[in-house]
Amino acid sequence: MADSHDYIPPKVWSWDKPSGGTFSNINRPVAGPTHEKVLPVGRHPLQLYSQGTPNGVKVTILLEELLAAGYSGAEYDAWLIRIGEGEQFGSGFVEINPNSKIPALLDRSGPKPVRVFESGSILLYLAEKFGAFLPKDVAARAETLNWLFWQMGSAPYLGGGFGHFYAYAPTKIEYAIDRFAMEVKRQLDVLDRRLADSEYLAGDDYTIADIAVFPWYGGLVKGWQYGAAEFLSVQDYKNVQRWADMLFARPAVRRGRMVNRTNGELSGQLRERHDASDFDTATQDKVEGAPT
Ligand SMILES: N[C@@H](CCC(=O)N[C@@H](CS)C(=O)NCC(=O)O)C(=O)O
Repeated sequence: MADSHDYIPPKVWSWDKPSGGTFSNINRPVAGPTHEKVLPVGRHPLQLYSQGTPNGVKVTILLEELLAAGYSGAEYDAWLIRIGEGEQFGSGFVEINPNSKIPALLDRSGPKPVRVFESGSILLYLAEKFGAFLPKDVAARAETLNWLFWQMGSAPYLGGGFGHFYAYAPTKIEYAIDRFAMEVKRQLDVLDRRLADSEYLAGDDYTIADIAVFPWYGGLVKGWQYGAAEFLSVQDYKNVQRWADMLFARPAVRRGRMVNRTNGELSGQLRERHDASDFDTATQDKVEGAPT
């Protein structure tokens, strides 16, 4: 790879070398499946195919919140799709999400299965299906969607921009890290100013906007993302810290963060979830400790 100062782009780009860096083995410039793979189906109407990344966790937090609020129709099977191993390129997964990214949901409760992809679309679909975590009042609903779509548009600068160049790229490029650190700090300030005036993002109520933003920006200020807490001085965003602590205190948020998780403490990883009791019996510490 040429040094970034020497690189002159060719007339036509071609994919003739690995880019290097974390996750480069799964990156490619074409879409579509790489292999045949039928997805498993469990007994619940909602089938989730995901991994416990910030985008995946948004959906499991909402499902756990719906169940905690008494919506029993939100019972779900959560199947693990290991994106580092390219399982998002299996034919069954691509049928549900042609974009080959987790999370993807199949709702089998009606006469014809409904596929839902893009985490924001899944949150909205579930909130509308159950009539929960999305205010009915026109102004409050609009404010919820404002912050939901803000998250969907902003997080790629945090993940694909800052996170990539700060933590994953094979070389540290000052220009790129400066560019995206500045943008992420601006985004944190947007949230901090909003949360100075408002308990939750959309107002007085906890909504899908909070659920969408928390795994990314709550995770960032709590030091869970990219090891960048000190670099970004996250302690300065006091209102975001207050809000993140409030969400993290919710049992459903804690449960949602465990589902499809493949890193961290084994007792915090519930790699697949098929029943509420799995949180007590099927976390990875118990799976690995079980006599064979
Ligand atoms: N905008 C999408 C982004 C989903 C996304 O980027 N998912 C990542 C994990 S957080 C993924 O599946 N990456 C695998 C890949 O890029 O091949 C959403 O919000 O659902």
